[in-house]
Amino acid sequence: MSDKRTKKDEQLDQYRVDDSGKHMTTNQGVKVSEDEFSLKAGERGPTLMEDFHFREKMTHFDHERIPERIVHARGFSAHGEFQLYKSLEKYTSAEFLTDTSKTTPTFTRFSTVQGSKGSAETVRDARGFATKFYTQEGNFDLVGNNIPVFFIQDAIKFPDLIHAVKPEPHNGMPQGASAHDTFWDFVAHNQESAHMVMWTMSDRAIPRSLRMMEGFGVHTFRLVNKEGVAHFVKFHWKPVLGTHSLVWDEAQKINGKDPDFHRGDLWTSIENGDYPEYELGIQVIAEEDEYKFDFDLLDPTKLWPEEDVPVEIVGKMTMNRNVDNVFAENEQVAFHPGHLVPGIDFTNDPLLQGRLHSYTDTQLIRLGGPNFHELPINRPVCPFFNNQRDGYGRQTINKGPVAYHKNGLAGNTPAPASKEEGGFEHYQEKVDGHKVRARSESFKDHFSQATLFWNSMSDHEKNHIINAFSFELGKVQSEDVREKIVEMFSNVSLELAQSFAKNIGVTPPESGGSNVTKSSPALSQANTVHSPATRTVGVILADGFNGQDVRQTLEQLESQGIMTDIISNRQGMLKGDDNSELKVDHTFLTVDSVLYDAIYAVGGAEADQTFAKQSGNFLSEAFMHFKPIGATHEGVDYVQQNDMDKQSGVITGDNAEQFAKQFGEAVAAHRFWDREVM
Ligand code: HDE
Repeated sequence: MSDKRTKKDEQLDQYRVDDSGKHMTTNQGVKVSEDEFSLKAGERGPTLMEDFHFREKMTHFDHERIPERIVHARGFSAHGEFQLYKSLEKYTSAEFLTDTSKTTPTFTRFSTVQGSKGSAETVRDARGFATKFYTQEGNFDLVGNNIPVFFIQDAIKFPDLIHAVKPEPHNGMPQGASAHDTFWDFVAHNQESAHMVMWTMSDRAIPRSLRMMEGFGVHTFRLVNKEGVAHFVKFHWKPVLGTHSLVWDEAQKINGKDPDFHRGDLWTSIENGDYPEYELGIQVIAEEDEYKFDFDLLDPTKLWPEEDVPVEIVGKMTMNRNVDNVFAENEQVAFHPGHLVPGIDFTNDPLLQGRLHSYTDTQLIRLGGPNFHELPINRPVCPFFNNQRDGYGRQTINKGPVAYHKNGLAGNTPAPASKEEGGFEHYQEKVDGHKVRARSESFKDHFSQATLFWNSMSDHEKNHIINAFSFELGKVQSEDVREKIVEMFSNVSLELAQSFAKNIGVTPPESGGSNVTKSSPALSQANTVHSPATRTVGVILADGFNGQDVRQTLEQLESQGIMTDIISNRQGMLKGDDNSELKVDHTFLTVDSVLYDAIYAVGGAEADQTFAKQSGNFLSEAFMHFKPIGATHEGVDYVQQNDMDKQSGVITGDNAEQFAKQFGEAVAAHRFWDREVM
């Protein structure tokens, strides 16, 4: 964890408490003499009411849970800081986006959407990517997802969408999954979801790591400069390590083997000093170009193809400190898309407008009253003053009799600030319309960008999408829903609809399809950054291993930033042929092949048949998940015994230096898709 202190750290220090080495007290500060036995009338008698220590301890415990978030319940967070690369004063007056000399403390929470707080993490789902920037002008929250579009176009449909995707109310199933009737019934009857569904059926919905996924603000916002000139903007987070995914079979197995896989990965990398980094990008469109596109900029089911509107990289967020306490920080943090600072403003996107109501509303019940902005994690780092008073859990002690505006007794303070003094002025957009409950005609093309996404996929990505539809609809009981979905997605791509139709027992459509031929290479993960840094390799080792070669290989892998875990059939120290020793990190029992990016099998002269069999299982599974495999010494036999020799991404050889180089390249490549049966 970083020792660097941000302003937020300094603020949080006032609340951080280290209990170690202290006497135990009650909440009233009275030292406690006994904490194992309640006060009784006689050793075998009833507990007495006057046992204030027992009553206080139990009462607190009885109240230790708060409602989980209705969506995004399962999440994990970390502190960080944002560094601007270049001033955006051309577009905005926001200080944290114009002053490159300042770093802004941040707090980011990642989450899944559907599952409850205790659900597994590598489910197929969108991921929340919410960042609080503690700026000197107040908190700015970028409450986004790892998918740039959304299922619906109007916030009024959100309760329906969530009721449909959550576990079905009659039996509470399934947990952490959209593969069930009500979700797909919703999709079939709300065709605006087509584009987002393409994303959730793609590899984007099963990220390899929270450190390896993009983030998107989704809605079109406005940047407004000092002169009051506004531009439309979309916000992006680009992970420095690239955008990478799990494969579906692997993701499902990880859910069982390690339901905390994503938070564990985030936590460990921060503890190791491998700080997750994301560059902030913006796409900007001038106000006068609002109508130059074949989609509506206000429609949250549409993205702006990066080839048409390039993403300008403007800064970087580095996550460098884990939370001290999951409840105090991760659970109590309250994000809100309406937390803006001067220089950033809303648009009339009807999804965004509805969100502006929902977040505070839900937080009022989740956090128990109107003072949750005073919780340490939510407090701005700049001072805040107004005439709000009272309410549950009020902490601020406002002095003086005056709690109203306008006043004379306090010189009419706290007083609103002018624009020059930093007051937030809403962008003066001209709005002139009838009150209607309607959807704009310009929001009615639901399929073109879904096809754009499909067209942009590589062969293996297309294959995964077909498999995902086949899996999800394979779990849907209603024949009618299955048929409707096939029909709906034949508007996106005939090839797609035909391919999964036959897997789910629906007659493949003969006509349909789209005339959209455009593609956007930026949408394909095949074009992302590849790096071996922080990839994890399971090293299978037994007593009698070649000490010199193994040490050299491990050093070289580590010098490429690769993390290694030694796996064997027992814990303790393993002895090499030169009497050198290596400590076992895990046994075949405590880890699994699916938890690694690659497997490197070495074995050892003293390994027996059982060891060879267990190694073979690890290797076969890694091979099946298209992962790099390395083998030297006895490990080469395991590879040969399992028919993997000379296959792509399988690196063997006894020259330690050459092996480490080639294997490192394979680790960076991550998957070898030509092994996949197309
Ligand atoms: Fe949210 N969303 N949302 N959402 N959302 C919540 O607020 C809501 C939407 C997102 O880690 C809730 O405090 C409505 C889009 C994230 O604490 C709730 C609509 C995007 C998080 C809520 C949307 C998001 C939430 C539940 C449709 C991506 C987790 C708990 C109009 C741009 C934040 C809470 C965290 C959380 C409402 C749609 C992202 C109920 C009504 C689109 C990352 O207020």
